[in-house]
Amino acid sequence: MVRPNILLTGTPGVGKTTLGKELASRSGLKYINVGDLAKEGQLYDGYDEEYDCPILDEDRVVDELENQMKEGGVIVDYHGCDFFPERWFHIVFVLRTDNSILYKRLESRGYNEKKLQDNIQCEIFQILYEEAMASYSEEIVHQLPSNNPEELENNINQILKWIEQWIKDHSS
Ligand code: DAT
Repeated sequence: MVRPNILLTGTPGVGKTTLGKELASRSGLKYINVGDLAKEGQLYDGYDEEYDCPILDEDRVVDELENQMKEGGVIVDYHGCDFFPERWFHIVFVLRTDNSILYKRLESRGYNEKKLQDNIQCEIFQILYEEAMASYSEEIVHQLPSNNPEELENNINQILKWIEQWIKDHSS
């Protein structure tokens, strides 16, 4: 059975991990958190002093994922999307959260003031939405509101329906 690959992207804190894990458990697709993958494999290329975090080695991440993506049935979660091959994904979801809600979520993660402000700006200027629209065919990029549990449940149900239909359309 062929199964689709799904990209979940958006500013840190919008709920990609929460949605991705729940979707995986309900659909049987595999969830991959690119941040965790990089950490486990030390797929880094230097250190960013300004942002106080390691720099992702994008080429090694792509190499690491290539075989699984070819097979299909993968949900990828990352706060960036311009370095993945366009051909990998059948649909791209950009999660969006209102500033005040996002601020509280990031604050409870213990982010310092600079990191908080940078991420809030990222959401205000819809950086990830623009990046997704520039990197993928616009018809496959969708924004999803991610402010509360009702929206989460609604997103899960919509995506489950989409997966089911995609599998039907691609089975011979
Ligand atoms: P991300 O993976 O995008 O960084 P996350 O899934 O870790 O985000 O979520 C950040 C926090 O927000 C976490 O405490 C769970 C909570 N959260 C996520 N989606 C939510 C939603 N739709 N409603 C309420 N809280 C949510």
